[in-house]
Amino acid sequence: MKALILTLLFLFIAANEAKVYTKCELASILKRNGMDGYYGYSLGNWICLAYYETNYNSGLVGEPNWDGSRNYGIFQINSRWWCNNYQGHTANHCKKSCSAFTNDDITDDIACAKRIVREPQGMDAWFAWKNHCKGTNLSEWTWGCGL
Ligand SMILES: [Ca+2]
Repeated sequence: MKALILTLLFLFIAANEAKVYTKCELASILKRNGMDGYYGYSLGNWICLAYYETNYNSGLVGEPNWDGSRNYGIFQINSRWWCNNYQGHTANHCKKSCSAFTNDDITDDIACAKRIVREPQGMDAWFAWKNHCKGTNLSEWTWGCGL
């Protein structure tokens, strides 16, 4: 009985936990949510970004930045501008708690990433994208996914 309760408790906790996606799994979710071509960025841009930011891990919380803010989830969304982590000032433009960006439901992460990319700097907002993905051949990032 005790083991059963522990198992159920574990399943309950696990249900809302982070998830490490495969490349194609993530590509299919992003495509379904309208990311392919959003503001001119092909799907490969987002897969490349997620790979270099988090290795497709939706639960990743970054080390504190120079200003004390942190970055959350698969797109490493920043607490100074986009979400509230209740640790200092935030503009919270996505009107979300940062913890919403560390679970296995990335639809709200996607909505916020779309909000971010609509700013004039576009995907330059992400250093990992700028340093590793920008201007490269991005077709390989969706190769073999059957999308
Ligand atoms: Ca989420």
